[in-house]
Amino acid sequence: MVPADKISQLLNVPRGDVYEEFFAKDCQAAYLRGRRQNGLYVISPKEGPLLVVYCLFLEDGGWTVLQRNTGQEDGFWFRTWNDYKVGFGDLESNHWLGNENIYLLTQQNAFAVRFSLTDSEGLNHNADYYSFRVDAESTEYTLRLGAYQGQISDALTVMNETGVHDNRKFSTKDRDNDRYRRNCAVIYKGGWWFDKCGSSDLNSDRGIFWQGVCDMENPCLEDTIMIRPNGKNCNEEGQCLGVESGNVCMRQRSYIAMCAD
Ligand SMILES: [Ca+2]
Repeated sequence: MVPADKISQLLNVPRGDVYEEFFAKDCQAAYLRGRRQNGLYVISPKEGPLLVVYCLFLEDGGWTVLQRNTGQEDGFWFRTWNDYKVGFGDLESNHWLGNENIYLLTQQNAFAVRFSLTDSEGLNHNADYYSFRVDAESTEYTLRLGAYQGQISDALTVMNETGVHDNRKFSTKDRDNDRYRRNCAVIYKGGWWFDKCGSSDLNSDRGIFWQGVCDMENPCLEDTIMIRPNGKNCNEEGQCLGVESGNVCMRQRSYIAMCAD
């Protein structure tokens, strides 16, 4: 996913005798080390190999980007199980980081997720969930979400006549794990945690769909999916619990607290 001409753009790879730092395990860890420049970083998740990701640094911390869709490329999202497993696209533009990478990343800490949507009029909306995890391939990369925090509709954990995305397996055109009689990944032309088929699909060649914000007729202009640790491992005094003991917790607006690393 990182072409040769992009390698020189990696922001935290030492060059020459430049100070060599240990790779952070995600973008929030890079943020807490003082990083503020958005772009490509090498991170070192606790499990799995080194990984290049796009880090987005906002006022509320360092977000590791899992997906970006600018709604431009016809045929881009209509891919196989293996494509969605290993990831595809350009990390600085349209891409899917890969289900296996997302699984390995979300094993290492308790993460919150943000689905950031730009509607057809150019207005931005965030749908945040307090926790987010994708389980191993043996579960078909099942989606596990926590409590919803956002102003727009909750399109992932609310059940309606089209089912619910939370706790569903991932489906692609060549692997139908949904609960509809046909293959939702073929209907929507892209891989997602479909049910019957559901209230959202941000990986669709038919347009970015989030019920209550945008749909196939009136798709969102773009979206970004990103994660950061949710502070579940911090106590009220701002100290980290369990294996994170010894690290410093950081109070964050709109989140209870946040473990430093
Ligand atoms: Ca089906």
